Amino acid sequence: MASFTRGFGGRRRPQDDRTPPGQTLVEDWPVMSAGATPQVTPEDWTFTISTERGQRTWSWDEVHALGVEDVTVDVHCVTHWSKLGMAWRGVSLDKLFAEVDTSLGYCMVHSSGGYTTNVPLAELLGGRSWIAFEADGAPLTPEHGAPARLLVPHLYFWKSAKWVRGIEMLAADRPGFWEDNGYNMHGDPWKEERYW
Ligand SMILES: Nc1nc2c(c(=O)[nH]1)N[C@H]1C(S)=C(S)[C@@H](COP(=O)(O)O)O[C@H]1N2
Ligand SMILES: [Mo]
Repeated sequence: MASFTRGFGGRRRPQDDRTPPGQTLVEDWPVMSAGATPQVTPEDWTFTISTERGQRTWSWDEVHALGVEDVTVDVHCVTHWSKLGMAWRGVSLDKLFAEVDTSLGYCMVHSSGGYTTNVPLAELLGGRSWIAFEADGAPLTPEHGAPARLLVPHLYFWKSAKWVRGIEMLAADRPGFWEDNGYNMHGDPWKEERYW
């Protein structure tokens, strides 16, 4: 019978079944921001989904009232770091889209400060994305997206828009900020969909 011993410090080795190809594990949490950190308070914050039929806007309290969940997921940044087992708290996008009527299939996610990123709607549904408010037991800090960010852990972390403010529904896929600058339209870390 085979047996094995974990390496020094019990760290997982890269290339185990939770670490996508080309990624290295980190214990700290790097800050990756393309511009200045917007200052947004929960009182100022709203979330809007715009569709072919108009707009729906929720306040901070209204989003929370949809039902807050705790999820533990791994995140993978295209710059080759992965952080495993992060504990997040947020509201599933399924809850918001249950209140929205649209036949459009593509999302442009918008943040305070002008950052955008594109994700097909189907990939935000099915318990795969959240509006997150807390990470690892504490409210998000400003540099990590306070008061709320998108969390789409099955795609590279640039899709997890910090300071998220809304989703614009589109009939056809269109590149967001990083996608316009050479990053992949889809961004599956397991397929290494890093760049165009
Ligand atoms: N609004 C906004 N969201 C953003 C970014 C950004 O620059 N602005 N950077 C993205 C990138 S490239 C990554 S890797 C993650 C980094 O999140 P973190 O700083 O909390 O680690 O946020 C993503 N979301
Ligand atoms: Mo990133």
